[in-house]
Amino acid sequence: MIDHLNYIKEAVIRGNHTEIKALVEKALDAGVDPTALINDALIAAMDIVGREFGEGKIFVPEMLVSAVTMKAGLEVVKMRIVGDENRSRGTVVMATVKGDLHDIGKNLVAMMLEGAGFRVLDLGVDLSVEKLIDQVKSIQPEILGLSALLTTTMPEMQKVIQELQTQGLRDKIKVMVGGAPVDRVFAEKIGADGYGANAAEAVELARRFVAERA
Ligand code: B1M
Repeated sequence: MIDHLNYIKEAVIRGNHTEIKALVEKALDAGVDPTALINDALIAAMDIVGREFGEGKIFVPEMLVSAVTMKAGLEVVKMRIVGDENRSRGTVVMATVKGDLHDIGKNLVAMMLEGAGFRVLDLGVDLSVEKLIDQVKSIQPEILGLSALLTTTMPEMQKVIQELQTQGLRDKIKVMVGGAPVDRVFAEKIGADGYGANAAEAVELARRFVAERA
């Protein structure tokens, strides 16, 4: 039997972006569970890439090609699992904070939220406090999701929450935060409404926020 997950994991680690789509399609066609594919192949591969980068075994260009490969694989899974756009549980605005270009985790959270029936407006990466607040004012989402992957960009999350407070918007929106260096203690400290350790937890949290409003 073909070890689909291992092939995909290896393809991401090696940055084999030309073959990843076909490999993921083949795995899904063979009945591999999309969640297992995401967790045990795509994310598992990025963990190894991150470790190798941290140990100085690979450098930014290699990390980037792996990221591109992971994103291409994720896109294929997304096409399969994102459901009917007409049913909306609520609107979520997602962004990676200022100074931070990491978007794979955010994209994954956005994709799982869409799959769970939320309307997701993804503002992208490197979002300044000002831009985020402007977008919140114009879109008026129920939930704002902030992602940060660098210890140096985590404080931006607190700035956003403080600015929501200053502008009298804080009680109109739930703020959830996440990203590898973020944890529950940090989330509480900065006054976020919740923290998701992974995409599944983010979806649970969003569901809870919406249920609390009802
Ligand atoms: Co960067 N990078 N990187 N990087 N990178 C890390 C984060 C790092 C830990 C690597 C390392 O040293 N081992 C390190 C940070 C160290 C620190 O801050 N203490 C690091 C560094 C140093 C850097 C640069 C500074 C390197 C340099 O230039 N010298 C630079 C910074 C650029 C910038 O942002 N300004 C940089 C650049 C890059 C690339 C561009 C090459 C690339 C990003 C490409 C892209 O995203 N489009 C990259 C990558 C790929 C990584 C690693 C290897 C992988 C990140 C990733 O995608 N993981 C990463 C090492 C690692 O984390 N193991 C690393 C997979 C992803 C699915 O997980 O994003 O954690 P994650 O998301 C998870 C959860 O955290 C959670 O759910 C997701 C799914 O489970 N989650 C949320 C995320 N957001 C959420 C939001 C929520 C809820 C849950 O609610 C709203």
